[in-house]
Amino acid sequence: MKNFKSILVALVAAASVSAVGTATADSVKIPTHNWSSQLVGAKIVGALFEMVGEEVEYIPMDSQTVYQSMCENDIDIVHEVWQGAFGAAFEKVVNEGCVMDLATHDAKTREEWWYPMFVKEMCPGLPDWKALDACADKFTRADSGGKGVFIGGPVDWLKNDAERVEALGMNFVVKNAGSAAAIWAELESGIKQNKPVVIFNWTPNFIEALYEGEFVEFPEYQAACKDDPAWGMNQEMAYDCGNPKDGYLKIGVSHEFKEDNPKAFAVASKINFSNLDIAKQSNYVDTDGMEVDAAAQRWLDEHKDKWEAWIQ
Ligand code: TMO
Repeated sequence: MKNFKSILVALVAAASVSAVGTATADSVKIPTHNWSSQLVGAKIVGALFEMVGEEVEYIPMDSQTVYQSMCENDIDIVHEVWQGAFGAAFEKVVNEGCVMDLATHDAKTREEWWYPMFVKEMCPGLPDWKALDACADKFTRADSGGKGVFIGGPVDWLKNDAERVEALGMNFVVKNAGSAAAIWAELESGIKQNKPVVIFNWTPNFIEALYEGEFVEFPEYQAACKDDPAWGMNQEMAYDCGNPKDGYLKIGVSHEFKEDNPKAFAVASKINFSNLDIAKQSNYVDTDGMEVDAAAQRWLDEHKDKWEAWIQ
């Protein structure tokens, strides 16, 4: 498994490329975030743009504030808009008219609380969230005040987990991991010690190729759940539901992108990743231990028949 240090190295490398690169006002600005499929996909998308003669600049960036940056034309494209994590931030700027909802990938996504399969034997009734809650004492830690610990993602993946815990009256606290690698370390340590863990996970991801496990089933997602406190089992609070199960994965672009970079825009309109594409982009790095650039090149080498049509 890829460790956090090598991801950091990749991020620093991406930063120095943009610092010394041949960036001009017209170069396509692509953000790089803190999970593997996005880092690899960003390089694939960038390579496709370069094939049609555009210049590309990679900018390490917070995955929530990037939507405002796209509004301000400081970023041109977010090629992995996950509905669960970023739907609210994305739809806000689309509604404001400063970001374009350009395309929807074939990939269907889910981002949710998840446990490795051995936990199921220790907490009868899973995957129902009430069974998890009844089992909270098995997830406590020295510093959790007697409550179960849920290992959430880095805070920029904004999931409203703490709000959900409160709205559903769960006997849990949310501990945000500092990086994706820190979540996987918590998972591995739980598995090694046979100690129950519940972590933030998503699909498509490399985890499903390595470990058996399940998502926790919360009350079914509906848009009203996050906007309307009266909706759902808690009449006074929003977020009393899970994340979408069949979430979208979209491509969003700045409104100036089409005019500033018409060739890249034409390519971006055709890019379409499947679940397997996203899983592979993650697996090459997190399972096979490849560097981000090599992983991007591998995907390009192995999927020529797919992307050739995108650059016509
Ligand atoms: C945005 N993510 C895939 C990490 O949930």
